[in-house]
Amino acid sequence: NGTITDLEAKISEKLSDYRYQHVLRVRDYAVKLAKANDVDVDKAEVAALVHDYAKERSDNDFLKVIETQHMDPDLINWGNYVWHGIVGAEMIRNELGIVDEDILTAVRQHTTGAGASMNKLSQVIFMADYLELGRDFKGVEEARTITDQSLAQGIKYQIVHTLARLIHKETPIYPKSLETYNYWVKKEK
Ligand code: DGI
Ligand code: FE
Ligand code: FE
Ligand code: FE
Repeated sequence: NGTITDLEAKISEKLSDYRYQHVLRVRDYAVKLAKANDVDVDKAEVAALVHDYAKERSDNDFLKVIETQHMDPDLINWGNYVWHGIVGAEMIRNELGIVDEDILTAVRQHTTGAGASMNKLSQVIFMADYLELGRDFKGVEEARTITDQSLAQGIKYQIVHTLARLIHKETPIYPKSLETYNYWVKKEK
């Protein structure tokens, strides 16, 4: 497929080999989860390929886009981990010409997740990023098994464990991460 090949070339140009290999593994895992959960496989493939497109951009690049696109001024108080998804989605639209809002929203939500607004495509990308075969954190096998049984239980597992780790490290929590936690913990008892 020429379109996908062109997209792969544009993405690999912006990323280190290390991160590009992660992106290709997220693509494989996202396609698998999309098939298992009745999600549009073509959208899942494109969203996975672009999800970290902006990850290696400078802070100044992000701050410029926040200003010129009149994005929420509170964004300047956060950092790369928030910007590469939310601000990255604007770069993906501007530079790659991807305008599908489902794909852009999946990118925006891939780091923190979201509450009720998280559709199945976003859920697949959020989990594929966490579970791709290069990941080797403690519990990854359990998380993969749970997600094979239920995407929603997988999301709950991820947000509980990620927040626990961030709090243990005494690092700031982006409010959207807390919203994700509350929504999925209440939903999936
Ligand atoms: O871009 P990736 O490394 O593939 O993965 P990601 O975009 O899901 O996460 C990037 C990092 O952001 C990861 O180390 C976890 C971290 N993170 C997620 N939510 C929060 C967070 N870090 C802080 N400080 N606060 C959050 O709410
Ligand atoms: Fe990311
Ligand atoms: Fe993620
Ligand atoms: Fe990623």
